[in-house]
Amino acid sequence: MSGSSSWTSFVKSLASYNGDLASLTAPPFILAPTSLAEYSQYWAEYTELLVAPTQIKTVGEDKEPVELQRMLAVIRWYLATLKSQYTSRASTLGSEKKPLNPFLGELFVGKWVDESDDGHIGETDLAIEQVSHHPPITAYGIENKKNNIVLQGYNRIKASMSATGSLNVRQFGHSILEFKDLNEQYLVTLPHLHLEGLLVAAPFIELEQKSYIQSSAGYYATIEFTGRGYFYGKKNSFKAKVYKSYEDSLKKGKELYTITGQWSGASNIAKGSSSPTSSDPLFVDISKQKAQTLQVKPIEKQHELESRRAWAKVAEGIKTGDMNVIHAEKSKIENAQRELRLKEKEAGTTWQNRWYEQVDYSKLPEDHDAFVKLAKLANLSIKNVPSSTLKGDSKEDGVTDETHWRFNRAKFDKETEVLI
Ligand code: HCR
Repeated sequence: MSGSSSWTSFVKSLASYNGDLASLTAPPFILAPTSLAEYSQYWAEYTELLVAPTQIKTVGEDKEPVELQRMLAVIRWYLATLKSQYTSRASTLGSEKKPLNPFLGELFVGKWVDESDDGHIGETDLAIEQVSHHPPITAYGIENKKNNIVLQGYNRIKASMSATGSLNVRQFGHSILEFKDLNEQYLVTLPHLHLEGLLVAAPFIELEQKSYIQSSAGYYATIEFTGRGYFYGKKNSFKAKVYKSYEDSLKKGKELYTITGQWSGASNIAKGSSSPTSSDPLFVDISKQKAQTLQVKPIEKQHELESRRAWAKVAEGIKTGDMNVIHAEKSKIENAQRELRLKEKEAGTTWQNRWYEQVDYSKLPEDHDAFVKLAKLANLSIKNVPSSTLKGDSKEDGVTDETHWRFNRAKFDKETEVLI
């Protein structure tokens, strides 16, 4: 650790942090050489698990309906995304780090090639765009043409320091997973989290509260997170309950399945409402699943808006711990952005988003897309409130905004400058 006084003043500055990374000046050892825009790739690193639900087409030996089997497969994939999203930096960089603050219009694209023996996975393409800078919002679209899967969503965070010295992070946004050939959609909400270990300069993430998964076939799952010791005696614990419908979740003993374990490791499954023990069937061991590396074009072939090209010199400074380079190169990007905004102001124009647009659901019929239908089935708020907020919750009070970011595939398909 380089200088405990710089760490102490950084931790103090977290007290006024609201979710906008621009307001945080962190010591170099805690910086990640990666833009926050890249983090949405974590939704699809486990391509095998992403496509697995689409391979389930027949009633199994246990006579479970295909839609229920697929819901379980979606939960397996979701657990894998959590391992990627929330443990990647700790496992590759030693602890959680402060990512680079994406600029408006920043892009991150790539593909996961099919590494299966029989070619059943196909290529999975990724298109991420920083659609807003104040507040920072990242939107993503992921497509697997072979299995006709589209996953899209967006993310924004709000943060605040707790009295106990941990950083609480509320996520806004959600994911929508579509299996187009099956005409099946899933709404996935995002968990809240907090960063612990700040006082000892070794931050790590704990997830908290609940995520929900609602399938268009009706099946509904709650995934409840706790830290070490509550359900399971281990870190990254969760308990998932699967129901035939949201309504069933309100009644006692209606669980079809209960799953407990670690979202970053092994979990077990049992029928009904009793928590499984380790002698019950293994649901999945995420630590034994293979995350695939995204293929990204070499920097010289990237567009100037692409993350790794834009941030190359800053990332180099972070890797070599050279604060002068970091500062100078970051300032160049920030100043260029300021100039661009000034020019837009003078010209009376605004930045045009590339592949994403805001959809105002208050002005649209309910069947416009899957989102409202699924949110309604799961009794979830469609307002612009923290993800996983239920309808009628006090967090909805005074909020009228029902706009959400959506992937415009047609625009992406017409893209000629930024190629995957
Ligand atoms: C909280 C966080 C920025 C936001 C990151 C999000 C929520 C972004 C969307 C991804 O889909 C999931 C995700 C994963 C990250 O775990 C989360 C980040 C963890 C740390 C970072 C803080 C802003 C960093 C603060 C500085 C620390 C090191 C004290």
